[in-house]
Amino acid sequence: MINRRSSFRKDGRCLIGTTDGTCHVRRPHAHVHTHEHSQSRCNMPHNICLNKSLRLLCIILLALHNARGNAGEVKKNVLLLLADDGGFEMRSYLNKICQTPNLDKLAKESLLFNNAYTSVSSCSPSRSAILTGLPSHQNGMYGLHHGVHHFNSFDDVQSLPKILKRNNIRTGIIGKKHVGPSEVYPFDFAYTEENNSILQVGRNITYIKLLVREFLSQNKTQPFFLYVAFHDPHRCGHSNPEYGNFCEKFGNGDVGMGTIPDWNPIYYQWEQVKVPYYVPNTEAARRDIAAQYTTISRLDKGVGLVLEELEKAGFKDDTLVIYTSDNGIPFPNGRTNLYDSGLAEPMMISSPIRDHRKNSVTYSMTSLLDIVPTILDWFNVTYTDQSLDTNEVSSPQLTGKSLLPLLVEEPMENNTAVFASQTHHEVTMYYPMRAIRTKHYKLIHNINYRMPFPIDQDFYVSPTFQDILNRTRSHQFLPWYKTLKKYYERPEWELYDLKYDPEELNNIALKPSVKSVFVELQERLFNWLKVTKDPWLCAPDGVLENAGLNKDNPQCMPLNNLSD
Ligand SMILES: [Ca+2]
Repeated sequence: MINRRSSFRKDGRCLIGTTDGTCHVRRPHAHVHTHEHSQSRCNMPHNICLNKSLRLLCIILLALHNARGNAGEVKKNVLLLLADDGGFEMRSYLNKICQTPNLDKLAKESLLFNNAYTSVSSCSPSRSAILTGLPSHQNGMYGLHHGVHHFNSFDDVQSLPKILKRNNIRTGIIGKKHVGPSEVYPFDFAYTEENNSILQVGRNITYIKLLVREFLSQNKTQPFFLYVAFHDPHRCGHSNPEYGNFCEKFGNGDVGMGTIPDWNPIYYQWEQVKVPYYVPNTEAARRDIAAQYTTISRLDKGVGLVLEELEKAGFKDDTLVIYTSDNGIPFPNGRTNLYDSGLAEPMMISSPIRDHRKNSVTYSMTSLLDIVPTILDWFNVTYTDQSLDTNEVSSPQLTGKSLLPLLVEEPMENNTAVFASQTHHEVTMYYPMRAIRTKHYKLIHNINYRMPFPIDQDFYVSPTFQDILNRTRSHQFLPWYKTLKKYYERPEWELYDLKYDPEELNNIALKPSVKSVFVELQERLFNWLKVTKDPWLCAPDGVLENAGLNKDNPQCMPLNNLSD
């Protein structure tokens, strides 16, 4: 029953954190001053200044205003760089094979995150969570946005572009949008799959460079939030197989492939690649990874070009740069999974503020749900819910925290957790899962555990999965850390001791010695789901009754449907 659990402690996460590390609800409104505002303020008191008796006061006020303006100017813009299904394939994350000089250069200028996790391992749900600060079950984007999947966020959800626009900050998106409806995600400058070819705006890095140049040249004074969402290194064997499994041939200069002038593809031998522990060590998977690496060389150069444009346009010294990816890599146990291989993301934040941490590493538990509070904190803007109380999904509360305090110092953390919530990927892939992860443990709740784990169209046609399938069918040796049967069949609860079992192979959910850990994590997960108004809160063995007589006292009504 929910009311019996209501006294369970919260996770201690801030609604919005502050730069001094304290936790409180922000006071409403903090206006961002643009250069135009400064000028109008100077003009306004001019007549007053002519009055001799007020002249001294005026000079003091103007001096104070200018001092505040100068300090604020450093914190002016945000550039969010997002990879599509990108992982840790870079030297900065100890992959010595895949060459990423531009990402590594950015890493040296950044705080590098070693414990950053997406809240959902699927494209549209993750992008909606990144842009709204709400998990997918709360913002409505339960699965993919495009085609027959057709998932959308709720109409009254607040998003970064909406909030920032309201605060006179210019917004731009270049690349893959993959979220909707457009009223919830209204960018001022938009070159996406909605008005362009996704290959052009998402993978043609020369075109991306020129679009960034255009955005940055249009308005030199207004603060901006620019979101460059690369489509690399996403697979394309399902949609555009003519360009290779990862579109690694697109624009490489070969006959029929076109040319991307700014890209010199880097090719890899399949024998040389680094096979992650969760991918079979087969020639098929290795060739797949080699193609992925080549596509990453395009992403890497693209990141370099965008950062070069930022510098050339004169914004390097007043722009916060964030790099991360939306979900796990498109390999088994990666994308669509809540194992670490699907949840853990690369992340780096480069701040123009001199005293902020650079060329440094943080182990702080971080969620991509923290991106909204971070960017709002940077702009000193308030998250305001203007939705009406007519919908049960209104009055949301951000459960993420600002990451700006991390740029100052590493925090003391005590059993901090991040959360994940996955419901669909494709519309047919209904496999709801909820998870909590601390530095020590991971608890996954597979709500529809009696159904085989689903496989997406994109992954199905991949050489890696076809190889797993064929070897399993023909009972051939498969050098993998689990069987396909184990991959499909998952118990309702999975508990892993990540300290001793980082590969999440030994489920200890039923082990009596960790019962108290299991119960504690279950309670914390339940509490987060309750705070974030998860419609699946009582599933699979209860029905949530939260209207009518139960409006003020929501209940999980038992179904007695699980005999075991
Ligand atoms: Ca993705």
